[in-house]
Amino acid sequence: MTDTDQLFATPLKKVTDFSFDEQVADVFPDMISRSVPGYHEILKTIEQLAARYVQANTRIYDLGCSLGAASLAAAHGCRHNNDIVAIDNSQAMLSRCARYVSQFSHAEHIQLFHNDITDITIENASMVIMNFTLQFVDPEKRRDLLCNIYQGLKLGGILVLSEKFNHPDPLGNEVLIELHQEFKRANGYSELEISQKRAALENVMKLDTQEMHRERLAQVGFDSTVVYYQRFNFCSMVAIKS
Ligand code: GEK
Repeated sequence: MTDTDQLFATPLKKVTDFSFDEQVADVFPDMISRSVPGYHEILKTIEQLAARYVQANTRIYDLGCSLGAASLAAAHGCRHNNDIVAIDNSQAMLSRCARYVSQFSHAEHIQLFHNDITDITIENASMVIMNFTLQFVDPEKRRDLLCNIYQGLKLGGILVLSEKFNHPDPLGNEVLIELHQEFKRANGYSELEISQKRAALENVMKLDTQEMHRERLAQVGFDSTVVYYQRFNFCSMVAIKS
């Protein structure tokens, strides 16, 4: 059992920018399950995609791995005992990730690295996962990061990109935001928690539209991008290097 997320439950004098610190890492599984629609379904699909697309003698990368849930899903799905390179720039997350994944026998090929994903080179990959991470990367650096991923993927390899997104039409966007807020209320978050968390994320999480994602993925070379999951303003897509 992990702790229940109550980080925004009491009125804060000043809401500071959200960061992946010790407090967040302690409640992370509860926080992400109650905040991100489809999180567990997407992990199941990552397992399926790993079974289908991961090639022998190549690596899987999990960029922004948090506690390692996507790495574990990929490790469970892949058929070739591939090395899994799991990277996060939060030491609080990585320490807990090491403890968490060590409980699973199929985690022996997961290697953890404390790094900024914009400072690494992707090599010999057949699957790269960014499960709700790109939205936290400086927008100026997103294109270069995707270029690095494309260059480091083998032919036939895939990028799994999950993101919260903005809808281009303001009214449509409002509908999606409202539906997501209802999802959070139904999962026990109060109005205060929802509004304080929104304020904390404002400067930290910069959302693109699905069209922006598609265009940028095409610009860096991906031949085909398909959205395989969407609920409210959350989606997950697969980009294929063919
Ligand atoms: C999961 N993928 O459970 N470099 C490295 N890590 C970063 C960077 C960066 N530049 N920016 C953010 N992170 C996970 C969930 S959470 C999503 C991913 C969320 C890391 C950050 O420290 C955090 O652990 C993760 O990306 C984002 O499948 O909380 O909504």
